[in-house]
Amino acid sequence: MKFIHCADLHLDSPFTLSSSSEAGKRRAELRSDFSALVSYAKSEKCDLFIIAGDLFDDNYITKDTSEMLIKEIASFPECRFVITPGNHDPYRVNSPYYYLDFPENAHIFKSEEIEYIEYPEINTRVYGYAFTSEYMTKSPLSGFRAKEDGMINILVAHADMLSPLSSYCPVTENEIRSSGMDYVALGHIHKATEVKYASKTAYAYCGCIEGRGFDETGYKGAFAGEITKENLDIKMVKFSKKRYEIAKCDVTGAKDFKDAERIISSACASFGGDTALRVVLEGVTSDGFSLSDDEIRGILPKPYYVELKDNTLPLLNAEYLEKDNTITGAFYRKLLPKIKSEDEKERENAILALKYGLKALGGREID
Ligand SMILES: [Mn+2]
Repeated sequence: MKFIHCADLHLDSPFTLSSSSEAGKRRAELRSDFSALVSYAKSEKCDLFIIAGDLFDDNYITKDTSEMLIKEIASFPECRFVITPGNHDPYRVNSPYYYLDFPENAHIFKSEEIEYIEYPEINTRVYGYAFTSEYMTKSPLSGFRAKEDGMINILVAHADMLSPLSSYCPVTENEIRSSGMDYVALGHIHKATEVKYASKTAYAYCGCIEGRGFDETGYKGAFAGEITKENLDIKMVKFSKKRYEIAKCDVTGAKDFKDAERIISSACASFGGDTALRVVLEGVTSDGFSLSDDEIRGILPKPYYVELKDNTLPLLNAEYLEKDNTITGAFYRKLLPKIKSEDEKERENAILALKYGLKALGGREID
């Protein structure tokens, strides 16, 4: 039995990091990701198309999106689309699942209790449940066991395996182990995992289909492959049009623009027009060292979006500053505990304060 496992498409996501015209383009790309998934499923002659929750980002979806979705599902009647509503798109009155007229080959789970649909022609039973509100604190898998009759048992689950105290359907590895499923197709965590096993039950998060910010880096996609009662053979297929990446460039010891250019271009060489790039400068520099945003942009390949973060520490003369008894030394010693803070935000702020302070005290221009 051949299948696709996708999740967390978040169709019509607002893409708040982008400008409004860019955000519109990104939403169109998300729609076309879904079309590309369906085309791929057709070319692979998939029997089953699993959507493990958060297909929509919200209660509200545009007409373009609903038309695209219905049209794509209807265009592949040989395939069974099984959808489980997640925390962003719970099944409830006035949700798209409630008011849209889905084609007959789509099955949507509607209850917080586990239910199933049987497809004897492909020897497969698909279990699932639905978020019916934003939160779900109880695991529907607790004490649950699948039927044992030779059919392939798949569970489609929007669930949080990272914390047993999660408000987003906490599911534990033990519950999966004793579920008797052949495969648990997970959604909710946006970073894909490899296929893991709890006893004989395979389970995996496929991740989201497009990153939407620097906390979701890398290319994204869906799992595709084949399952039998004895064996699972799936691979990650890339579908994202864009990716977010963070390039950390340690410019310690860079004395001038040429030095920095060498370091930055090698760290960023692989990022082209499909990448939203955050360049983070790190390391220890002498306090006279500076690189303007424009200079850095000039070095980079052409990502479609770039932002810069300068976390360098102007401290090559730290030893001297520690003993310095002028106001500069006093300023440095005052900031030192915060520069060494465990809290990343506090550290960043302190480094920024130090940079501005040293510039101001040295009578240099502050940009
Ligand atoms: Mn979710």
